[in-house]
This record gives sequence, structure tokens and C-alpha cells, in this order.
Amino acid sequence: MQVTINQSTLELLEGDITQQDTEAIVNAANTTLLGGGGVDGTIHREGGPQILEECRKLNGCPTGEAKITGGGRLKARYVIHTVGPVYSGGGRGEAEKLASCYRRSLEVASANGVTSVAFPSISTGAYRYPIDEAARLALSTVMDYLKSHQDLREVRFVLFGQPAFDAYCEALRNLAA
Ligand code: AR6
Repeated sequence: MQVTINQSTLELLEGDITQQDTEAIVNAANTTLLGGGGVDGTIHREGGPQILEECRKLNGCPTGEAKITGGGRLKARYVIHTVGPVYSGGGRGEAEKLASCYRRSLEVASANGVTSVAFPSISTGAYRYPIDEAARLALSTVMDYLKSHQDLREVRFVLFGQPAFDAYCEALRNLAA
């Protein structure tokens, strides 16, 4: 599923983020930036030790922020590491922090001349953010960004498995309506 916003493409697809050919892919990391399971584990495994070597020099990353490294052996030239909130009921600023992950990742991409970015569904795995709400927030934040910025030509959400893909399609249909 795909929509055009301000001459940029926003696309949803089911797949593995490490296989994407966008200039940058985004990692759902933790505050240490020293690796973990889920997307983070797969990115470090596929990208090789160079990514971790660069991460060690970054002194971690606060929740809602984003930092960039090279992509190692990945097709993507860069990895933008962002740290989503752990969901604990929704009353602890989780929505603001999750929106900030998407916004800051796009700002870091723009600042590095990146024109195409692929995102996973941040916080909806180990960090337990409810997928429907996370999808709505992720898409509306990216759509708002694209409406006011011309430099990013393509933003791709790469959803792992049919249920996540369906949740994002439903959210995009509602937002586009
Ligand atoms: N490509 C795209 N999406 C994926 C992939 C993949 N290869 N693998 C998993 N997902 P998670 P979080 C989906 O747990 O919730 C790590 O240990 C997955 O199905 O990776 O932000 C970090 O180090 C889910 O929908 O990230 C942190 O400690 C989504 O990616 C913690 O997990 C996010 O799941 C971060 O938790």
C-alpha cells in the first residue's frame, strides 16, 4: 500500500528491514545502543561488527532520540538508531516519546542528506506498545513531517508479519480518508 504526500512516497510493505535498499534503515534500539534482540539483533547480525564498533562511541541514546552510524555490510548506507518507549499503560508520556522517535529519525536522516528511509514498527515488540495505536501515531507523525519537508523522497514502513502489516494498512486507510 502506498500514498503520495507532497511529492514524496509513503509505502507500507511486509518484510525484513535488513533487506531494504533505502539509503537508511531505522533500528528499534535500547538506550545502551549496544545491541539486543528483535530488529536490533537482526540488524547487528546482518550488518556485522562495524555497526557495534561505531555505536560504542555514541555513549548511548535517550528514549525518543536518534543517532546515526554507517550500515556496515547492509545494503543501506546508514543505520539510524532510535529508542522507543517501553509501554506501561500509556500514562507515562509513551505517545510523545514514540512520535519523537519518528520525528527525530527523519531529522537525523535529513541532516545527513538521506532521501529514503525504512522504518520498523518501533516499540511494538519487546516494548509492548499496542500495535493499532503505535501504527496510527507512527504514520501520522511521518505524514506531518512529509507535509512540511521536501527533502525526503521515500519513507517505507517494513512490517514483520501479516498482523503488523494489516494494522498499518488499516491505520493508513483511516488517516488518508
Ligand atoms: N524487520 C522488520 N521488523 C522486525 C524484524 C525485522 N527483521 N524483526 C522484528 N521486527 P522489537 P521494540 C518487528 O522487539 O519493541 C531489542 O532487544 C517486531 O515484530 O525489535 O522497540 C532492543 O535492543 C515488532 O513489531 O523492538 C530493545 O531492547 C517490531 O519489529 C528492545 O528490543 C519491534 O520489535 C526494543 O523493543
